[in-house]
Amino acid sequence: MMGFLQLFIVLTSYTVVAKAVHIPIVKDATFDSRCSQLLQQLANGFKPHIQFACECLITDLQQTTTDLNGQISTLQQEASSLTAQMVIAQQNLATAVQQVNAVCPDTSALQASCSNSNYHFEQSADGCTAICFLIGASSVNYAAAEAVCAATGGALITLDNLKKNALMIDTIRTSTLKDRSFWIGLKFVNNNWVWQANGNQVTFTDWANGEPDEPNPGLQQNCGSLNRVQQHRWFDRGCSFTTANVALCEITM
Ligand SMILES: [Ca+2]
Repeated sequence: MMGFLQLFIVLTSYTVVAKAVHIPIVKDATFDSRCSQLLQQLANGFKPHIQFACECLITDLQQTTTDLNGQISTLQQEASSLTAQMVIAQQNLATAVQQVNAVCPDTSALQASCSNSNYHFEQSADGCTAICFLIGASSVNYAAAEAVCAATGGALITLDNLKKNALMIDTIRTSTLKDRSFWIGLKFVNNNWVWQANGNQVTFTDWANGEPDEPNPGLQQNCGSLNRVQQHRWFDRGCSFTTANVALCEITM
């Protein structure tokens, strides 16, 4: 009888302790290894073993806490390292973007502007060169072509570099435009060929073979064009000529 009474008292005590502590007992391998003695000692007596059970759990929790703290410390170090690497990567990215922009201008603003007009947007394969252009509806002289462009918010096109010139001429050659001839924003002024949109004298040129054969005081071929006969390389032509050329206008940013 005394044995049953003792068992009842001890079991009641153990239940009270377990409920008071509210420790979840996970019966995994570690628990079994550390606390295997507990089960054996519970078979032999109770009060000392309840204390041992608590010590066992506390030891487990302490070890787990130590392990977690170690992992937290490691993760914090890794996070710190990654943050430093991210800062460096962001700096490198910013530098790279600046370098790319330096050689490859952003054409998105021009494209956005072009979508709100009757102009056409054309971009080179590498995305670095773009034009927003409009083809006049009818053959006119140079002054009338300038007026066509001005009326639509643009100007006769400036082809002052190799890439832009190539993009425009390739666009013409690979479309129905190849059968047309065009006025461009190039004019012979004070013995110099000058881009009308910015007043700059030509540096890059793409004259067709034998051109400019004039200007000369007699014929006054003082206006630049892209002539279909010369595969749209540059051609100087009399500014009053009205029977072939249409305006080639552009909008720039
Ligand atoms: Ca000529």
